[in-house]
Order: sequence, then C-alpha cells, then structure tokens
Amino acid sequence: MTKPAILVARSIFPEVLQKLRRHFEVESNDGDQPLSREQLISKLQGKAGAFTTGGERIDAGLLKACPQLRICANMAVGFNNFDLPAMTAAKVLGTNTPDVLTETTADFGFALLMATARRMTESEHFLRAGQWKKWAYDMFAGAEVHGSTLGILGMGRIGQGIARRGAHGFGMKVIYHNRSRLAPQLEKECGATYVGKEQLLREADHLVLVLPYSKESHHAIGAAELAQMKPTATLVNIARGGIVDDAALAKALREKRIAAAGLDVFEGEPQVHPDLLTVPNVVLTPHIASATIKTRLAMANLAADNLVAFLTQGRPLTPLNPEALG
Ligand code: 8YV
Repeated sequence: MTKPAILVARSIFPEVLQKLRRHFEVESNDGDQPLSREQLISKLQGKAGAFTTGGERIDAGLLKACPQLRICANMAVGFNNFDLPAMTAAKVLGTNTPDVLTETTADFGFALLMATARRMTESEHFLRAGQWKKWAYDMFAGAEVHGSTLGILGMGRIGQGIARRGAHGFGMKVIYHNRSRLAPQLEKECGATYVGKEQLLREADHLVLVLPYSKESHHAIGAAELAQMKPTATLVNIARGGIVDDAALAKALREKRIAAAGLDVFEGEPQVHPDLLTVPNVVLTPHIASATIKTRLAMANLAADNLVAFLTQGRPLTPLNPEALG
C-alpha cells in the first residue's frame, strides 16, 4: 500500500522525522528558513497532511489551492495561524499540542516575571559593560515579588500554572480575568480570585498575559490599558505578540508609566519593534517559553502522533475542530 504524503514545514527532531517516515512519504523543509506562502502552497500539492510549527498561515486561499490536504498538525498549543472556520468548511482537521507544555511554559512565565521585577538583564548588561564600580543603596532596586499582587489575564492551563506558582510558592495575592470564570474548586486550588479587567489592571503589581490571540484580543493591552496600571507595575507577555501594542508599550516604558516589561513574544516576530530594543527596563527573549528539550520533544511527538493517528486510523489525539470530520 502506498503511504500518504505529508509535508514537515520546518526542521524538527531527527527521531520524530524518522517516526513520520515509517508511516508517510515525507517531504521536509530542513533548511533554517521558513517556507514562503508560495513555497508552502507548492510543497503541499498532493499532500494529505502538514506538520506545522505555528508560523504557517492556513487559510481559505491555501486550502483552496491544496485540495488533497486533510490535516494540519501544529507543534504549538496556540493555533492563531489556523483559520479554523475555513479549515472546517474545507473538511481539514487542525490539531495542537495542549498539556505537554503547560508546566514548562508556566515555569518560564514565572522566570520572566522574576527577571523583569528584579532587573536581571539590565543589571547584567551594566556589569558586563564594566560599569560596576561601587555599592549604592538603590542600585538596581526592583519590585518585590513575594507577597505582591499577581494579575493574570487569560486563565487557561498555563495561567493556572502561573497562579499556583504565585499563590503557593511566593505567597502572592492572585487575581485573574478571563472570558469565563473558573469553577470554585479550581479557583481555590489556584489560589486565585476573579476580578474585572479594569480592577486587574489597577491592582496588579505584576501582570502576566496568557490569553490566546484572536481578533478580540488584538491590542488588549494598549496605551489606555497601560495608563490604568500602577507606575510600579511590571507586564509580562508569554502569550502572543499582537495582544500588546508594542509601540505603546515602548512609550510607556520610556516614560516610566509602568516600571518594566518582560516579553517573550512580539508583533511581527522575529522582527522586534525598534523602540523596544532601546528602552532599558525590558527583558526580551525570542519566543522560548516552551523551549526545554523534553517539552519540545513531547510537542513534536504529539504533533507527529496526531498525523499518524488520523491519517492511518482516522482518530486524531487532540483535534481542534472535530466537526470537520462530519
Ligand atoms: C511554540 C507556542 O514554541 O505552543 C505555543 O503556542 O507559542 C510555543 O510553545 C511555538 O509556537 C513554536 O512551535
């Protein structure tokens, strides 16, 4: 029997590629550059499946040009690169990689919060530049983490992981805002209290963004929201670029309207807004919140297993739009 053909859109772990080759005719992009849209469409011709990594836009135009496509398996929990209604209409299944990255990403969110509050990269640059000549009582004095108020916008699995770390590890008062309120028992386990968005902005000493990106969450944090935050507050974004208006944030940081920011994601990444590169009170990382070897391997395996389970047995593991199967 001929094996189904799939495209692996970005270079991935060799052992995962090997597993895929046991089940499929695999074309893989092993270069270090992403495929352009034209290349993606051309390479998807005749393919039943695509292994995507979050940067490949799958929309009605692409689906129309690739009629044999049946599944796109994203190696990411976020799936804002998928136009899910268009995929459902074209009977193309989308899958993502939930759960396997939750704790690792929550760890990173907390690390970024701490690095930001305690000015770790700013002070390291100072030291490396040979500027550390004397002690000063206020040298790189940052914001307290333990016992402070942690605000979380978006309370899915990763948000809950951050809440638990804050409440149980650091004795923080945890407040959150989400589209829907958690069940009382889960709120209790997370040590978190539901508040309106305005109260969240007003009261958080540290505000962590963990909500999915959509038209509704575009620029959920812009100039108006930043103006409502405490001047001593820090903002951490491990969700998606586009949730924060980066130009407005750079201005707020420069004018010290908020104290500091920690950003792992950017509008238009891998490009970073030039103004963010020149303000000192920001910690910048290149979208690595899920990047431990163990977690990235688990994500790659889950994406691959979705392709295998669906294309060989018709049963995906973590489908996003099961209604596409009819
Ligand atoms: C990934 C992510 O690193 O899972 C997500 O949604 O943003 C990250 O964990 C990224 O999408 C590459 O796969």
